[in-house]
Amino acid sequence: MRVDVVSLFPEFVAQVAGHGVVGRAQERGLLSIHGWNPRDFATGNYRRVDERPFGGGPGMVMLIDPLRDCIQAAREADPAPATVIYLSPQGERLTQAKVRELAGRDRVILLCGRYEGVDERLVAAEVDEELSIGDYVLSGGELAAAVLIDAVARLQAGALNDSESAAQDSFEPADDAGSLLLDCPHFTRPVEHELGTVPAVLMSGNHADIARWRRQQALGRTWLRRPDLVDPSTLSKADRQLLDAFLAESASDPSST
Ligand code: 9WO
Repeated sequence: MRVDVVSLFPEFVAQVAGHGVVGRAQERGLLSIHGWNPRDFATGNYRRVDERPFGGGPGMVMLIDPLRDCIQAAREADPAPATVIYLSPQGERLTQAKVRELAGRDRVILLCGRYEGVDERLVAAEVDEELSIGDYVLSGGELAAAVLIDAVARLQAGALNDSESAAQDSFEPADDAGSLLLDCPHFTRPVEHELGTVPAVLMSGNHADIARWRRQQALGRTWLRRPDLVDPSTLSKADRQLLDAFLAESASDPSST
């Protein structure tokens, strides 16, 4: 997968691209990230990339032409067609389902705004999708682009060292209906600690019991913390029973979650 990032601060994104799972995915040739700076496509002595907004008000708006030429250069750097994604709070919310869809594409161009944003005519002409990583305002789209790249990189086949870990993480499908679950709790040594004891089932060596307990915890925590993610009517009978048992137990011991 190829990701081109159009940004006045491409070093922001280079930071993400050089470390951890994303860096390793690049080293393994699973992903390539390329930065493009609209400033390099600005003309005139001052190489302006922004101007004051028509209608007045605070802040600056990014000019059409440097952005358009920059996006065009990014497109032409590879023959594969690219969709342009603008990261902004006005976008559709990024979900793990959307991340999975993006991870399957050959290439995307991520457009990062600064100041008050980009001229709306550039958005209308060049942007295919607008995505938001959450309902808050940042000082630019770069951190949102970095979040998207990280989420997409770890889904590239071979990016993670343990191929199981992607499937077991939070937000992987819960059932045939495709509903989503949060992660179960994790424990490591020591078994006995002044902060508590590791649940006995995890020490039992019974892999079926452990898998059932983990799924029950995932179902229960999702139901309690993110009821918007669980529709009990789409759960399998086995999941339903696990959740009912979890809720019966947590009613008698509210400290258990
Ligand atoms: C800046 C500003 C300054 C003065 C008055 C109003 C203002 N609004 C903004 C603003 O919204 N700037 C944005 C900064 C323009 C587009 C890029 N920026 C951005 C992207 N901030 N937050 C995001 C973002 C992207 C994806 N998901 C969540 C947030």
